[in-house]
Amino acid sequence: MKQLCTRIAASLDCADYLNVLGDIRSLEEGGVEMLHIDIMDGNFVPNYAIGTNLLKKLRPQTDLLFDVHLMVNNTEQAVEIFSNLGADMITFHLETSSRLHHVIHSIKEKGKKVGLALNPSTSPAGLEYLEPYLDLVLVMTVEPGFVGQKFIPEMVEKVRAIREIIEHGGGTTEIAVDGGIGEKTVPLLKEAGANIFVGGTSSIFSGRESVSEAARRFRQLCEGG
Ligand code: S6P
Ligand code: MG
Repeated sequence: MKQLCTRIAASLDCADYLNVLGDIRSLEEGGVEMLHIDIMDGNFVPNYAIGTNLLKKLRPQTDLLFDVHLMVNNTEQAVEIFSNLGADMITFHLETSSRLHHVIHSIKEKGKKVGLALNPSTSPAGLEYLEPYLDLVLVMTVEPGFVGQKFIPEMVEKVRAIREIIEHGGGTTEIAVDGGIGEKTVPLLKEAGANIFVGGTSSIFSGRESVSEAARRFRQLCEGG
């Protein structure tokens, strides 16, 4: 298996909204590389998150990469909006578009890295036709929409199947995992081929220790083994 760099993202929706900037400083101290920004439209998922005004305020405050995860039905509109708000990477859901190549290219044309997300029940079949155009595949390891859900164990084998598709194509596409990522799940997912780990209430924001300490431990956990 090709060795890809392990990268750590922190889910902004799990941060303390009354102290967002303080949490961001703690993430920086703890060695987090990306801020994972969940965008929800109350339509593709039964919940709402994160507003454009918050992102406008945050962008000048940090050099963390903005990893935008679109969970919206109107993907094309959202790509236009969020690429102008300082996104470094834009990941959209395969389930939301019948013009996947069009969306992928529109994100690339804006100079952003492009990711494709798959819901837990979505098969990776056919991914070999898209993977050469992607920077990352995001495997949802819970149903999208809410923090604090239980990890779906079958997603480990799905990560392995996607890594095989990528290897077969000779590609270096990254695999991100999102939902219930913590002490028990990281070793399994890493062994199966994931290299980007999104930390939320199961790790960085568990509340059991400071955010900077938790981020540091999460990074060590993901880098280890
Ligand atoms: C889920 C969202 C995720 C969560 C994150 C929460 O709709 O896409 O990014 O914010 O996974 O982490 P945890 O550890 O609470 O599951
Ligand atoms: Mg997410």
